[in-house]
Amino acid sequence: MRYLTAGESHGPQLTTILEGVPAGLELTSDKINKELARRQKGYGRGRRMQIEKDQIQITSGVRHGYTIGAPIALVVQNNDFKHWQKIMGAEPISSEEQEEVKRKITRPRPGHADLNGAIKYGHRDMRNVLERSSARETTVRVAAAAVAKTILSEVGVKVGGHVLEIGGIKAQKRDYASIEELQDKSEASPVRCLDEEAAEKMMRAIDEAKKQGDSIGGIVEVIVEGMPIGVGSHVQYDRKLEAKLAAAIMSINAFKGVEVGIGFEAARRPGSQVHDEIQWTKEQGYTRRTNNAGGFEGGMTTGMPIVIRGVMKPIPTLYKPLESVDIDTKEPFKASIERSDSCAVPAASVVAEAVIAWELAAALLEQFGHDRMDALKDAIERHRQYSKEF
Ligand code: EPS
Repeated sequence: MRYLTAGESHGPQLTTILEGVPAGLELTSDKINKELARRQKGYGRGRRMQIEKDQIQITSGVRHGYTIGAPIALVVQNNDFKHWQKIMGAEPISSEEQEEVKRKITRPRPGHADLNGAIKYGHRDMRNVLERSSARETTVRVAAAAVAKTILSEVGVKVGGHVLEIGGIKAQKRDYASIEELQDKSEASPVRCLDEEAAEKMMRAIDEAKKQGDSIGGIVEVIVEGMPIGVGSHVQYDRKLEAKLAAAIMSINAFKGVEVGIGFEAARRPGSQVHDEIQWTKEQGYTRRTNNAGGFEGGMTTGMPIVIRGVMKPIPTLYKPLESVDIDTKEPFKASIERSDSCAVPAASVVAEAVIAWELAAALLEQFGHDRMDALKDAIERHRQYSKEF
């Protein structure tokens, strides 16, 4: 199963094409729209989120509410395009019109893709870079993952996510009894944080950053329950599922780090306090007393919950811009000011859930590969029984 995305932040629309989704999966726009709405929420977003009301159009691969095995094409219109038609249109424009379109960007923002992308592709107007490097693209990644999440839920795999930290303020309380409760609690919080007291402080920190023309980052965590044992493989570097999840987290805009289970803490403990003891019962099969490994050993799932965290740096578009250089004059200048969010960590937590869900659904299909949902479900159920009795 694979997907590609296309679309610029202020272009007409975002598009994704998904290939390899089995036939017979119940799929409606409603399901996808719910995920899109979750991504649009979150304290700290800028004015753009008031302009966009992301709604999916399913333009192929689904008929009468079910996938048919054909490529699925999903489209989200950018409402803001109506204000950007001259600047972002695909057709050639006259030199007079070029004069009118005065928003050429020549002062790269430190921390953004602007300068490297401009040099790589030879763009003197860095809008050609920032339009595509914008996190607006995550809209259709979340849409694609809504399909993946539907596959996962059909085979008993549940995905949840929350925010652990924003601007140095840490959630102290992180309790939840089930993935459903985790999702309800994080959904109820404007910053997707389970600790209400910390959430209040996070919001004040976001307010303060906004007042200062600054931005702040944070840490998000994704939890997955119900993955069968032994998905992924130890036999080849590029088949290690844990590595694919790490790459997926690192592929989210502005992410700079990733941890699985106790992650970096493992460096500070002896082996006896890191590795998870193995036990077996007739009802549950093989389980672990602890889950420091975060659901992975040897690049394969252990059957314990997957616990993966990602670090998002502060958004590099600042109202108080940093020192830069104008690429036309080579003179020092403050970087360009673009409309921006002060903090997008809550939204990024939904995106993190999404990219993980995609990788896991793709891994299940690769391992238990089927063209039909009913056959996939049977194969996974048989494997679960086999592992239990092994
Ligand atoms: C983004 C800048 C802002 C964000 C955008 C990501 O957009 P604009 O430049 O239009 O104000 O709102 O995020 C989204 C549009 C979105 O849907 O998440 C950036 O530069 O990455």
